[in-house]
Amino acid sequence: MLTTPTINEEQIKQFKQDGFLLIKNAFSADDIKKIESWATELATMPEKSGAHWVFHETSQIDPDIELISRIEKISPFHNGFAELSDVLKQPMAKLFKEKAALFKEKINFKMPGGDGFKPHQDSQAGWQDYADYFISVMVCIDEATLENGCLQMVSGFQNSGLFREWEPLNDDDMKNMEFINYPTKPGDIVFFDCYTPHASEPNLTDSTRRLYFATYNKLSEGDHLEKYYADKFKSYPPDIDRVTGKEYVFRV
Ligand SMILES: O=C(O)CCC(=O)C(=O)O
Repeated sequence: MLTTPTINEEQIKQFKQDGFLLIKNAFSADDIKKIESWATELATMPEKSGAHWVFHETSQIDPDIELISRIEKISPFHNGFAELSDVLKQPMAKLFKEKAALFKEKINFKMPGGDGFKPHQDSQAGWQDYADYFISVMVCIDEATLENGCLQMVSGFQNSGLFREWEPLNDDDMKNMEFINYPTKPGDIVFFDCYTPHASEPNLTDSTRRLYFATYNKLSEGDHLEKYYADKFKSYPPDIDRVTGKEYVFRV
C-alpha cells in the first residue's frame, strides 16, 4: 500500500496564499520506486481503442523521432494508479474542505526532445463546463530540473479568475506575473489551483522527465470523469482512435 500524503494547517494556508504548494518527499523512496515501475509498465501496455489514452509528439531535437508525450485516463486501466489517485483524495479533501472526486489524470512523459507547455491556467481548457473549481496535484516521478523542463509557477494569481478560454496567456496577461522554476525530486508533490498560471520548457536533455498529474473537483459538484473524457474524445481523441487526414489541434 502507498503512504497517504498528509497536509497540515500551515500548508493549507500557504496553498491559499500562493495558489500552489510544494511538499518535498511526500512519497517515500519505496513508494516512488513502485510508482516509477507502474509508469514504465504503462508505457509498454499495448495501445488499443477503449483503453488508456496515449498521445505522441515529434521530437524538438530530431523531427524523425516520434515520442510518447502523455498518457491519460489511467486509473480505470491500471490498479497501481487507481491506488495513487485514491490516496491523493485525502490531502485534496483537506484543501477542498470536503470529499474530492477524480476529474482527470495523466502522465506527461517529456522524453528527450519533448516539448514544453505555454503559460496557461488549467481552467482555460473548458473545465468550467463541468465544475466551478479544481485542484491538481503533480507527483514527481523523475527528477525535474531547469534543463529538462520542470514546472514554473506564478504565485498569487489564483483569485484573478479565468483570463480566457481555449487560449494560453498572452504578454499583456503576464505583464505583472513572475514565473518561478520549481525543480522537483522523485517523491515531491505540488498541489495547484486551476487558476494558477504555470508553464514549462522543452526537455533538451537526454533523459526522460515523467510527472504524474491528477485533477479533482469537490464531490458535491459531481463525478465528471466519464463525461469529460467522452466529450474530449470527440475533439481530441487518443492517437489510436484518430481518423487519417483529419486535423486535431491541441488547445491551451
Ligand atoms: O508537464 C509539464 O511540464 C507541465 C504540464 C502542464 O502545465 C499541464 O499539463 O497543464
